[in-house]
Amino acid sequence: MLELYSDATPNGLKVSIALEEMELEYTTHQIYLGGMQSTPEFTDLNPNQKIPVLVDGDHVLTESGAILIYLAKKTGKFLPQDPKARSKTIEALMFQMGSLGPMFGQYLVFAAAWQNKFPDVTNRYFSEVSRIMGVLNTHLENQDYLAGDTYTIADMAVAPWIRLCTIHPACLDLPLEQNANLKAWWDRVSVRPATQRGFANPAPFPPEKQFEGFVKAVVGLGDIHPK
Ligand SMILES: N[C@@H](CCC(=O)N[C@@H](CS)C(=O)NCC(=O)O)C(=O)O
Repeated sequence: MLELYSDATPNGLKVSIALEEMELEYTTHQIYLGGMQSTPEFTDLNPNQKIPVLVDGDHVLTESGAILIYLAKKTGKFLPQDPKARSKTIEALMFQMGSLGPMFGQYLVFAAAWQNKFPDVTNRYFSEVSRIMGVLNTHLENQDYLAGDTYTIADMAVAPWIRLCTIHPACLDLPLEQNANLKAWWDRVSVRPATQRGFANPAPFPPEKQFEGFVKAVVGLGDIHPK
């Protein structure tokens, strides 16, 4: 049985989506990011003290992109065999891991956790996330999915971030509607039943608790990260 250590954040949910889409059996251990990530038990699993972590027997794996590739190879699903199609999938996955995720994450830190205390910084990340969404939009000009004609782990990695543009108060102004190809892609992927099950696992903590955990984790206002 696979064990997933996670929370209802984009990096966590992308793994739940993969596990659901690949029809794998797994158990979820929800990690409260207001402190559980720094316990000795969790640090043993991930010295970087971040979710998600996947445990498959004696194999402990961190980094959501690596986990998606591992699961795709384990099941033979959602990662094309053809070298060119495979490398385009990994290219799109790396774009999420290296560009969309970090920039979006920092946007959330300054827009939500810091409550726009530093507007110039918030604007810098808003502009960068908007620009990246434009890149994804161009990418989807002549293809239905991020790596071509089929749904892959690259789509699973991007979906929970774009979902924020539809549900998170700080993200509703990001340009999803203005990027028609990206919006059409979102409409295509977000109705997939297995992807929807992934979005729901784990359910977020009550909003105040989820926000408190986020603030403690990213801003250092709490007692998690030494100043
Ligand atoms: N590159 C890592 C990033 C993981 C990550 O940033 N996880 C966040 C939640 S989305 C976390 O655990 N934050 C807790 C903290 O920073 O203390 C991955 O993709 O797995």
